[in-house]
Amino acid sequence: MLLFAAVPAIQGLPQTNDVNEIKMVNVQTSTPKSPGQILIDFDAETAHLETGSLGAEWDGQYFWTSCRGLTTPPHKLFKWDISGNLIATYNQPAQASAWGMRDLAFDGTYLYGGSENGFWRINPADGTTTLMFASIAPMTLIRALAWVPSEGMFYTGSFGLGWFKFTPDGTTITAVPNPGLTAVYGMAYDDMNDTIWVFDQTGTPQTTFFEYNYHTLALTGRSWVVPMLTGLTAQIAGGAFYATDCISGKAVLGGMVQGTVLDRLFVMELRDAATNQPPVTPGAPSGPSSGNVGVEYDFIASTTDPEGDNISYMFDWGDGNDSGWLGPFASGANATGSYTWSAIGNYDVKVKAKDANDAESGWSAVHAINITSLPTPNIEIQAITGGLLKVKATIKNTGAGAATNVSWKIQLTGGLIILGKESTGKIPTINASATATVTSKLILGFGKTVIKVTADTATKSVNATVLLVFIKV
Ligand SMILES: [Ca+2]
Ligand SMILES: [Ca+2]
Repeated sequence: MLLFAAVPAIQGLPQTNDVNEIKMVNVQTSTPKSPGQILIDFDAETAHLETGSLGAEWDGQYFWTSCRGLTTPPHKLFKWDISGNLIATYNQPAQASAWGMRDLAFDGTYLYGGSENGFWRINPADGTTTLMFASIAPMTLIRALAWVPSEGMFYTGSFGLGWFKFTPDGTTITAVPNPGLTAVYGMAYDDMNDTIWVFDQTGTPQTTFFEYNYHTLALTGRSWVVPMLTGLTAQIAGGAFYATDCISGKAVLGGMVQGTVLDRLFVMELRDAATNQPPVTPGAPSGPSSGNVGVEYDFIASTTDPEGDNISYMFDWGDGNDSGWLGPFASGANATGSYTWSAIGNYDVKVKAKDANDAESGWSAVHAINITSLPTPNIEIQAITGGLLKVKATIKNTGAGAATNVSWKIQLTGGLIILGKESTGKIPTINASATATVTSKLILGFGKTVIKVTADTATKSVNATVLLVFIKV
């Protein structure tokens, strides 16, 4: 039952609606659009005879409403089937609040509701409640309530007061600017638009949904007025919910209205529900099955999306690291991920995909790669030969891995060396088991000398005699 929201409680009579304590002013300038079709509309009062129904929620199977227990304290929780039959009645925890829990929310497992005195979790299996936190400051009242899974936080507002968002255990409570709404009662999270619908007691009738973008902290400009429900002459907004699993193929907004002469629960069509499917789980990535530490390897993954959406891929490298999301790529196209392992080991590489709507596939089967240490080169200096004007040295890589950028030096020490005392150079690559020959600059001089050849860390010295233009080793 309803006394108009703008009318304060009449002295001597119980207040039968949870009125706006803040002066209600309609400041909305956006024009409400045509109301959606009402798909469910039932009497949520006669079955229990309590006045003052407040919150509403859908748990995937049943409707739940919170209600003041004026006739039979304490305050109540009611569970209803899809046809509006009252299935069960549960007591809320006793508390000082005159109204008890206001709006409700559902996180996919539990229902939640709050008041001036705390915030509770409700088990939908048996209606038992668990106090999540009692001290709600700086909030004064948890009235409207929506669970926003992307942030892991509840949003709440109360008529014209500032909004808040908070974690389920209340350890973080953060102020959120009220975007200018004055009569907020319910909130519901829309997982298709990633927005919050705010059920507000402004408009005619006083049941207007305003869509709020919690990323930009602004109203989107979209709003809906819930038309007068069956048999009512007036109605004001109570709690609100959103569901895509209540009416087949439809995304709906629902809620409680406090009406004259009855409180009613409604479900209103919002739009067709999305039918987006995630990409097909990709097959195991293709790529090498063995490799070496410190060498980059490429892996290829591919899958398709049922709607042909673009696809991003994430490779798990099996060592605790992943590639992050790569792409997007066209559905069916190959995606390449590259990785360099830094330790010896056996690693399971797997990949998953997500479409442009963030719908994720499962992880693929794994592709195993065995990473071993890199084969190392071993540089040895072999023959050092003399002759006319020059010294030559043979450098051999006797290791299992290629040697790169091999620096070499030929130095003559002792005697009178006029030209070619030192020659240096760099060999780009000496493959495993291969040899390279280096040659000094022109050498002129006299006398006994020592030829020292250095390559990498290898050195070798030989005694020689220089006879002007001839070097005799
Ligand atoms: Ca809600
Ligand atoms: Ca898709």
